[in-house]
Amino acid sequence: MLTIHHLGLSRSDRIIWLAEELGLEYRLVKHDRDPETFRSPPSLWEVSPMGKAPVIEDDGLVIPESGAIVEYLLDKYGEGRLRPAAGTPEYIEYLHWLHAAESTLMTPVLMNMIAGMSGVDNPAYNSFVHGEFETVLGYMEGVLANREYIAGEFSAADIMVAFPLMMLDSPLIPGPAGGDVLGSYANIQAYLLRLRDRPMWLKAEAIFRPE
Ligand SMILES: N[C@@H](CCC(=O)N[C@@H](CS)C(=O)NCC(=O)O)C(=O)O
Repeated sequence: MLTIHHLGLSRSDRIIWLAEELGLEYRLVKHDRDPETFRSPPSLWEVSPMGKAPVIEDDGLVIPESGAIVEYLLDKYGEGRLRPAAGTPEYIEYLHWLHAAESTLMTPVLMNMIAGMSGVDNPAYNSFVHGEFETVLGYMEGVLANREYIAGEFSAADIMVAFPLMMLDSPLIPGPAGGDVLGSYANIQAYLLRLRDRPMWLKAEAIFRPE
């Protein structure tokens, strides 16, 4: 049976949400962050090659990296769901956002969080982060003016993109950009409300919500 290793407050939220959207049966193994360093505990290092979440085990395979896990689960269990057909223009849109989520979008989100956690308040650093927010969030805002989901229909790209956006929206994540990075992006805010209204998001959130 598929095993999902979940670390509290982490990208493994994505995999639980995807598994619920696909109606998969799985075993959930929860790992708690070190309360002082906020890093992975030894139990996760025993499974994950770089001690990171998410990681899954399936059919004797150990698969880390959220985007790779999403692709693997859709290939194996998706039956054509949650992504457009390969070779279509919609698929290219989907692919673009699937990867942008963990690269172009996640970069300023992480930089903002790390500055908040470490107390860095450097003007050049902050100006880079703000500039990247304006570029990527401004672009997403325009895309979402014309569609309900990031690649058209709801897809696994939404599950990937939602995580960094929800980090920006979370009171638990510090950052010099403040708690209102999304304040001027009405379409992104409406998009997050749509995602948070999905029955399988609500079910998944109840599973991974910190106790
Ligand atoms: N790009 C990787 C990032 C994995 C990652 O950095 N996971 C974080 C949680 S969101 C983690 O395990 N942090 C704990 C640590 O590194 O000690 C992915 O998408 O899976």
